[in-house]
Order: sequence, then C-alpha cells, then structure tokens
Amino acid sequence: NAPFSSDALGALRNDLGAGARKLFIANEFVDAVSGETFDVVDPATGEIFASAASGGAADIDEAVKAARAAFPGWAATPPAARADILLKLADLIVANGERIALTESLDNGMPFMMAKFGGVMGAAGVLKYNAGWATKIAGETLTPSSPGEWHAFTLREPVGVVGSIVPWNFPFIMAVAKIAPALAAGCTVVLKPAEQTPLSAVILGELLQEAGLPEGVVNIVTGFGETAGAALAAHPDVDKVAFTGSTSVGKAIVHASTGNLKRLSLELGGKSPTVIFEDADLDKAIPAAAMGIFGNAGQVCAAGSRLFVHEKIADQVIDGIVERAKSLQVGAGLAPGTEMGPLVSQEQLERVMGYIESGAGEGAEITVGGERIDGSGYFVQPTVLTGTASGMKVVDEEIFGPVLCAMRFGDEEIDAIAAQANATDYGLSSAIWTRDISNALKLAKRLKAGSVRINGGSGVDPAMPLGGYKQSGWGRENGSAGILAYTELKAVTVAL
Ligand code: TXE
Repeated sequence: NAPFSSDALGALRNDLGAGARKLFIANEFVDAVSGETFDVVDPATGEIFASAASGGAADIDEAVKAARAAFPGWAATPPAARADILLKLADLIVANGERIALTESLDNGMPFMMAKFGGVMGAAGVLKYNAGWATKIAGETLTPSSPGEWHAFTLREPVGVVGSIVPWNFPFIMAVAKIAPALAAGCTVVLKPAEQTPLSAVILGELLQEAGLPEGVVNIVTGFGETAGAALAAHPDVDKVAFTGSTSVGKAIVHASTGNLKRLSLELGGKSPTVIFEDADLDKAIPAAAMGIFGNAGQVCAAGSRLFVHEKIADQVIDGIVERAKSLQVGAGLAPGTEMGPLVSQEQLERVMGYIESGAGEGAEITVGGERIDGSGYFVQPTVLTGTASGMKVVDEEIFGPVLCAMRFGDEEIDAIAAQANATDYGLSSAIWTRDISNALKLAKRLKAGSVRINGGSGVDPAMPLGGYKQSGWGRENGSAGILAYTELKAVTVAL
C-alpha cells in the first residue's frame, strides 16, 4: 500500500502539466523577464514532467529590489509577530505535507517517507526552532577597559538582504533552513533553488503568501547557477549570501562576493569518516554505517563516505555492510518499499560512475555493487570499495553517491587513527563507534570536523550547529550560531 493517496498524485501531475512554475517576487507569481523556462526531469525515469521559469540577472535584480524595499518594515516588525508567521508557515507545511513530499520525491528521487519525515516534518521543526529565537536575539551589557564611567552595550541587528542559494539533495528543507533563521533575525531573502529541483520551493512561495508574509520579505527565483545564482552572489545590494553546495562553487561565490564584501555562510562538501573500534556495538554500528552512505543515495553533505574499521572486526563489519547493500530496495521514490532512490540527474550519474571506474583503475576492489542499474532512470547500485587508501581520488574527493571506501586500522594510538581520519581537505562530519568513552572523547577532540557523532546520533538537528572545518565551509548553520550569522554586532558606548 502506498503511503500517499493516488488522487493527490494525480492532482499534482495535472497541476504540474498545466504550465511552468513561476517566480515569486514581491508576493506575486510572475514569468521570467526573458519568458524562458527550463525542463524538470524525473530522475527515476529520465522523463520531463514539469517546467519552471528560468530566472536570470534581470529577475534577480527585481527580487533584490523587492527584498530591499521590504527590509526596513520587516526588521521593525515585533519579533513575536515574526515568530507567529514562522509558526503559521510550519503548520501550513504540515497541512500540505503530502503534496510537498510527493513533489520532492518526484523531483529529487528520494523515497517518499524520507521526503515526508526528513523534508516536511523536518522543515516544520526548523521553523519552530527558529521562531523561538526571534524573541531571544539580544546584545550584552559590557564594561569598557578605558578609564571613566560608562554605560556600554551591544546590539544585534539584522544583516539586511540575504541571497540564499540551495542545492538539490534535500531541496525543501534546505530552502526552509535558509529562510527560517533569516526571517527570525529580521532579514529579507532572495532564494535561488537548484535547477535540478525547483518545484518544492515554489510551493513554499504559495505557503508564505498564505501565511501572510508581507510583500517582498521572501522572493524565490528559480533558474540556473551560472545565471541566476551568479547574479545573486555578485549583486551589489545583497548584504549576505548563505550557500550550500559544492566547494568549487563556494569558492566562486567567495570571488563574486568581493565587490561589496558580502557576509558569507558556506556549507560545502564533505568526505566524512566513520571510525569503528574493536569494542563497538556492531548491531548498531553496521546498519548505521551502511545507511550513513546509502541514505539518499549518498547525496548527503555529511555522508560517512570513508570507513575506518579495526582489523579484528573488519571482515564482520564489511560483510554486514555488503549484506545491507545487497538487501537494499532500490527504486523510484514513490514505489512502495523503496529504501534508496536514483541519483538526481544524468550528470550526477556520470560523475558517480566515473569515480567508481577511477577507483577500480587505481586498484580498489569493488566488493559489492559498482554498476549502473539497467533501465530508465539514474540508478546506481549501492557500492563498497575495499583496498582503498588516501591518495586515491575515490578516497580524497567527494563522490556524492552511494559509494563507501572501507579501510582498516590496527592497534595504533588514537593520534594515528585521527591522522588517517583527518587526511582530507574536508571537515564536515564524523562518526565514532566504541564502548570505551575515553577513546571516543579523545578521538572526538582530535577530529577536524564540525560535528562528531558517538555511537549514533540524530540527523541534522536545528538545535545543533552544522558546518565545516577546512574546505567544508565557513560559519555554522543551526543552533545559536546559525541565527547570529544573520546579525551584525554593534557596540554602543555612552560616557556618563
Ligand atoms: O552543485 P553546485 P552541483 C557537491 C557534490 C556534487 C557536486 C556537484 O559533490 O557531486 O557538488 O553538484 C548554484 N554562482 N554538492 O554541481 O553547482 C546551483 O544552481 C552561484 C555538495 O549540482 O554547487 C545550485 O543552486 N550559484 C552539496 C547550488 O549552487 C551557483 C550539495 C548548488 O549547486 C553557481 C550539492 C554560481 N556560479 C552538491 N553555480 C552539499 N554541501 O550538501 C551553481 N550555483
């Protein structure tokens, strides 16, 4: 039995077939200035099933003007009123959850249940968390060190107009996670969804309208990275860009932002280690390590793509992950029982297959998987590579597919294990499995990663900071750091 109604799916398909999705600027749905649209492909079939307006520099300019005009009013809106709108949006998202999850699953390929719980319910949670912050952003009272008597304090002010550029791997929750802290802090937003997955952001526009968000506070411009995205990153009247995507585009955004020295938050790629010690609870560690790389077909910034396992249990762990890879139900996101969907696009399929071939060429052994699944759609088998080592492209570079590189360690010191885990340009996430809490904490302190999960852990949590060391990015999203990243800090001193 499908966990959604076929009527809802039919209605969605009819609606998507009725015309291209529009841009959302100043509270109105409009065509791109150029009149151009682009096709949206179902990654489970390779077929075009929708289209969206192809926004360019002129549309970004209109959207930035609307966001700029809305900024003073939104910044001056009482924080509790801003919180109310975020809470209302959360309720509307839950009420429209089936339509959003169906859209997300068709557009990205992810299993429907992941779209529903990770996407829809997760987005509602992010909004509720950030709504709570709106009324709690505060400065401090300070004591200057200069002689004299003073009253001195800091103010936290909204940074201004924010350009939010999001990727295709979790399109809906990524979009919501960008706008929620920005709105709570009093900023206005121009959101640019990924060209592979523009559809759920358009629903977000509808719901923002319904929630009563004032005109221009959020504007949504669907379009390509090189056109709409680049125009937003370079726009002289945008105060901050918050970007999630590849490290190479993150670097391009750094260059583009120099014109007016925009504030930047960058959440980029990863090559995160999972370290399993000899004494770990393998009943938990093995399935977690498997889904840490096969979940969402490995298209996860924090995916555990490098496994380091103690040699005494290595065969048992790798066999367990291989068994899980074989049993994993791979299929369309909307097919009943699907555990892993397709990759998002033909381009991503070719990229992942290229990495698997390169790994084999460099001497890695394909222990399971390694093939494209025949038929239509962009399906790749869950894959485990062994005999891998630092210096191989598959170990050093982000693959962003269901491909695990498994490596073994012996009885070396924690420092040596940390050195192997840290031998990467990235530093986003990490996982440790052991019953020895002292070893776990020693390693946690030595890992150069923005998050460390010991013996399991939640997925992305709105209360927990997320971000990277090294080339995994700048700044943190979520938690108090995430909201403060949408503020400027002002010091006010009064000589008494
Ligand atoms: O990402 P891009 P791509 C990694 C992952 C993947 C690789 C390539 O390794 O295999 O990136 O994916 C917009 N100025 N991640 O090429 O291009 C683009 O339109 C401004 C990791 O699809 O970085 C989209 O909205 N914006 C990752 C967004 O950037 C530009 C998630 C991300 O796309 C732009 C996705 C430009 N010049 C990919 N060019 C993660 N950290 O979770 C593109 N964009």
